[in-house]
Amino acid sequence: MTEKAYYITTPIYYVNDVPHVGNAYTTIIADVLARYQKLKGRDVFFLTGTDENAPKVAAAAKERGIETKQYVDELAGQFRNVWETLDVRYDDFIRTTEQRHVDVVSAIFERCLSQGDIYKGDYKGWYCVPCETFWAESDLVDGKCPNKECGRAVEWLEEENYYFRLSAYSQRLVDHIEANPGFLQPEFRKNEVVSFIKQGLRDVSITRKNQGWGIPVPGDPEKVIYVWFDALINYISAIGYLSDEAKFNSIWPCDVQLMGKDIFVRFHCTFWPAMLMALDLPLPRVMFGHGFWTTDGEKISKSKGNAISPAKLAAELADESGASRQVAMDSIRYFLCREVPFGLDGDFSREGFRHRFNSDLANDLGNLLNRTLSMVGKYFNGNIPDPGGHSGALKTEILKAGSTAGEACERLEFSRALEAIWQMVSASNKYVNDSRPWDLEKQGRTDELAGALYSALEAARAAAIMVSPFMPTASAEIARQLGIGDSFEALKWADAAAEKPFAPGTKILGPEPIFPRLDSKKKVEHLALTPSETEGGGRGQEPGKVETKPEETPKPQAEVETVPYDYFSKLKIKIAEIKSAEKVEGADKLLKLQVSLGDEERQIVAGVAMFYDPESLVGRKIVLLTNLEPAKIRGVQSNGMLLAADVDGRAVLLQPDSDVPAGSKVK
Ligand code: ME8
Repeated sequence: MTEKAYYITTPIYYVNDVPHVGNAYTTIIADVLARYQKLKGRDVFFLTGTDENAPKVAAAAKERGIETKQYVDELAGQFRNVWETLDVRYDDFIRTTEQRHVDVVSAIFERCLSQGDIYKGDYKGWYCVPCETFWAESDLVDGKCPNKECGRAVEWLEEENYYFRLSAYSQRLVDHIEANPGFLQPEFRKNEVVSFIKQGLRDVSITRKNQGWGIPVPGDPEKVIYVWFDALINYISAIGYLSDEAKFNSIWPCDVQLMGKDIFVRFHCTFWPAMLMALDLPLPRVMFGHGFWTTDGEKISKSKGNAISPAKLAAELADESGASRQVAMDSIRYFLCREVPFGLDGDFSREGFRHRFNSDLANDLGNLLNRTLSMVGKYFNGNIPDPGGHSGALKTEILKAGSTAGEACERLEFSRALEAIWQMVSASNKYVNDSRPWDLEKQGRTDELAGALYSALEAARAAAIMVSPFMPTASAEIARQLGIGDSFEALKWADAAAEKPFAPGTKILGPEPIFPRLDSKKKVEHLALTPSETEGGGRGQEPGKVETKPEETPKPQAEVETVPYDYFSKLKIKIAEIKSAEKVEGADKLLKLQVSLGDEERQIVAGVAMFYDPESLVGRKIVLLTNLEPAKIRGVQSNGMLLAADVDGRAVLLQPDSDVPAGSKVK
């Protein structure tokens, strides 16, 4: 029997508008994961698609004045096009208007009805069309949709309907979450799900009055099936559930379901697992709810008019830098994966994007390739030299990057994976600086020169393999210039550390700068530069020229200073409970927390916004230094300091091993 495929899904997107950077984010991450898993030699199945039966989709068609069917066909095509330009290679693209999906949804409805998981009733309550969510009166905030990102008007419904008996699954859901610690990720979102379930789950209305669009209820065509009940089923209808048992069994259960935090708790971690339980199907291995990309602090969204089109952004970058469109698309993929730890929110700034392009891609990776190839051209006529016994100087760095980046990808920590690869790239650039091939050549030390350049080429090749899930076009181009274009596609992750990987006589085909440095003096108006970006001039990427960061002088080893017990006993450290958390306006790194020490409430400011979502912190117990001098940080009063472990610059909060009352002393 063959191994079960590693199954990855994205949400299926509403076709109420064309995709933007936010939708692209989830899809790119899924593609990176799929490519990484393939590179590790696994069989992969990657599914994406479009959610087409929603009332808001019908409303968007009406607004455009065209037939809904024609509209969804057009938009589904546009989604496919955008994924193609971003080089997203899915295995299937499901549309919920396809018959193969409609049949499965109808059959599941009938089965749940006959076994009592669905029952008939009356619905009286509210409905938010933009969120496609039923709300009870008590959920509303000021009479409006309670979803923070929405807040729009809701409509009153009084309809005969069908309910899904969600309430019956509360305990089983909690038990499953507790028995499977990796099920809900990132870890900090788990509490939110558990407390949502423990508040008491209400049965969900799963039909709407038929207004001419949607999947009719079997045997009751006056009604259509609620779009979320319909949409979630795509994850199984696309892979042969009830139609191709062998295929289904070779793919299900899902390994990773990816989505934004907006649809994590209520729909994917409660409703969907309960539906699967009703069908006696195993649950997915990992549900991952990532953060939002914002612009100027507001969620990028189709309906807010602040959408950033990946194609437009790539066109701008390509025009200005001279990189190819496809490499510009790769740079967007790189930026989205590198800039923000996967799971957290991030603000999308063109300035940040430009900076990453120039510093990571042009200066670091591009420079390693160009300078090395240019010296191979100059000193060896473009033939990769035989290194004799002198190759492999960067072997340790390559092995370290391979294992650290690989483990990070398995844990879905994509920015850490790239960080590890870039450590290798920087170490390789430093190695070239230190080994000074130009001097070796002058001194006639040809063997050592060959070894130094060969070692750098090995690192460039390893980088090409490891970045290929993130930047497929650019990595193939690196391989082509290294003269290994033909064999590149067949290489696996483990090949990054191959012994003497270049066949004797391999002829290089570069350098041709893949990431030409953005010239900050050109087209200033086009990308809306800030004054700081226009400083420093526009140096092109010069083959053979090294652009290095200033070297750090090693600091002398400091002696570890000890303190008498008296000093320590002056520190008043206590357990505190976080009551509320919010971002400090204008400060990316800071959160303002209200904490309780049992008999006292405090406000503190903590530099953890890059690592924790404010809402995920509420209810958590932390360790607080309570008698630190009060201070104002960015104008906000802070009375105490939370304690966290520093893991390579990432703050990891300390918390008690078991539940202890707020105010307990730490000694
Ligand atoms: O919710 N930042 O579809 P949708 C990051 N059809 N990710 C973002 C984002 C942003 N600013 N904006 C959107 C639906 N996303 C349903 C799903 S699944 C059975 C049905 C991404 O078109 C993110 O993955 O509103 C989010 O969950 C999804 O797009 C919502 O897409």
